[in-house]
Amino acid sequence: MPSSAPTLRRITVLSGGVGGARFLQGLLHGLRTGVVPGGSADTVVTVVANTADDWWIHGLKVCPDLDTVMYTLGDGIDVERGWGRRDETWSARTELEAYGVEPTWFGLGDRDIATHLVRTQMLEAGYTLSQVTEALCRRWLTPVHGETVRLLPMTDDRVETHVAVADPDSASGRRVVHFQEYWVRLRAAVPAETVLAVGQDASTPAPGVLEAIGEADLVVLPPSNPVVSVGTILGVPGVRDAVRSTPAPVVGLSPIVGSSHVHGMAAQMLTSIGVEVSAGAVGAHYGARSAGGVLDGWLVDERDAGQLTGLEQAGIRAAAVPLMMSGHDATAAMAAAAVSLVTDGPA
Ligand code: FO1
Repeated sequence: MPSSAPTLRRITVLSGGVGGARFLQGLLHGLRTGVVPGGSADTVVTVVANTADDWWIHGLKVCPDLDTVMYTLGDGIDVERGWGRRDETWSARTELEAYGVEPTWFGLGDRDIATHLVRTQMLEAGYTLSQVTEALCRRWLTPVHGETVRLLPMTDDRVETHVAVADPDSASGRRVVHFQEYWVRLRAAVPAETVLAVGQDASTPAPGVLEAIGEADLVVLPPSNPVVSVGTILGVPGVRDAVRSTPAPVVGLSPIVGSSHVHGMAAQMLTSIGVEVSAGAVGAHYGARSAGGVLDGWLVDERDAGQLTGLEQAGIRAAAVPLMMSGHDATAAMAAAAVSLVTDGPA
């Protein structure tokens, strides 16, 4: 049957780290294999990545979500961890521990440190984070993807997510920690009373971000954390409006299956902002574009098919499909379902 799907020349994805990167792998696989309606191997995928997880540590600027996307799409990722390099060694970390240099709970691998050294040197030489990212991607993405994958930070300005947690030992009864301490040292095991993207209000979209959204044939919110990943990208002044006003359809995939996240800490983050931990509630949180939100379509897992009616009533076209990214084919099928949902592509 001839495809009725419009040609997808440009797709823009607002991505966090592990979940977004895995989705991107499947999307690219689906484009190459013709599974994504209207897409092809020539479709240009622009990734706008969250940078609020970024952290200055041991004098180095670490950009977890940028690096996870870059290493994953460049086939350098440690698949088991979902972050950092494959075939990694940890000698520098061991030496830092021997010196008692904190934080010892955050592991920088020897290969990974080279990325942070290059980035830090370039930033100190006056290059922007966008320019640094472009330089690093010449090694990691260009050889594999040519010009069909672009990785942009959401902003070149410093934005960092900080989390207020209860602390009985402090006078105020709470203390504020960087997101990395909340996630890596505290394992998100304590309630996040407040989550704040420090510096976000003063930030501006990185070069190319607004154009990538406004000129796309499709904008995708992958199954990344809706609060501290996609939420922080949408929170950069100008980005939410760009998504609301783009002529492209905007479709999202739920990071919540059943009553919790598939990985990470989306459940804790949603609870901290008072959003129910369910696929339907996250879709409603993003909101229908026709009602002041950002979504035209929202994919939920088959187990959450009972929430479709509520989503449709909220003005969001919704469908229930398998949302477990168990491999490139499964994820490619998710990407194809997302496209079909909002482009009236072939059923
Ligand atoms: N996650 C951990 O659970 N433990 C770590 O020691 C750790 C180190 C690390 C170093 C570089 C990097 O890019 C990511 C790292 N992560 C670590 C993962 C990171 O916390 C998460 O990928 C994101 O911040 C959340 O998406």
